[in-house]
Amino acid sequence: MAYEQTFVMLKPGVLQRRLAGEIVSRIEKKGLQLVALKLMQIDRSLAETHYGEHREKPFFAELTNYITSGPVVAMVVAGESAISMIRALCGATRVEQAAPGTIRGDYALVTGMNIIHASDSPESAKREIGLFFDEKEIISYEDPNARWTY
Ligand code: IDP
Ligand code: MG
Repeated sequence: MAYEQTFVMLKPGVLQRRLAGEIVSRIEKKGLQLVALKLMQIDRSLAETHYGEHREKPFFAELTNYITSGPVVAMVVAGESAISMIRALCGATRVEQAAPGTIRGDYALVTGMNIIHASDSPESAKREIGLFFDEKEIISYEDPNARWTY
C-alpha cells in the first residue's frame, strides 16, 4: 500500500451524455482525492503520444480518432493505492468483461468507446500526469475528512 497519484480521463461523449458528475462522484465517494481537473480538447499529437504503446495495434486509428473527437475531462486523483483503486472502479477494458457496478460495466456498450481512461502502473501514471498537466496545476490541499477514510 502506498499513497499514489494517478491520471484519469473521462473520454469524449461523457460530457455530451451529462455523465461527468456521476463518474467524478464515484471517484470522490470511494475516498480518493481530486488534486487536478480540467476540460481539454486533445490534439492528434498528444493522442498519439499518450497511446504510443498501442501504435501497432489494429485499433490505433479508431482509438486516436475517438479520443480527439470531443472534449475530455482530465484529472489527477490521489490516495492510498489510487492507481489500482481507480482501475478497479473502471472495470475491465473489454466491456463484455466489465462487471455491472463498475464504470465501464454500467455506462459503456462497446470496448472502443469505454468512456474512461486510468493509468495502469506507477510508471504510466508519472508519464501521463506529465503529458497532461503542468506541476503548478496539481494542487495539494489539506483534507480534514481524510480521518474518516483512513
Ligand atoms: P485500458 O484503457 O483499460 O488501459 P488498453 O489495453 O490500454 O486498455 O487500451 C487502451 C484503449 O484502447 C481502451 O481503453 C479502449 O478504448 C481501446 N481498445 C482496446 N482494445 C480495443 C479493441 O480491441 N478494439 C477497439 N478499441 C480497443
Ligand atoms: Mg491502458
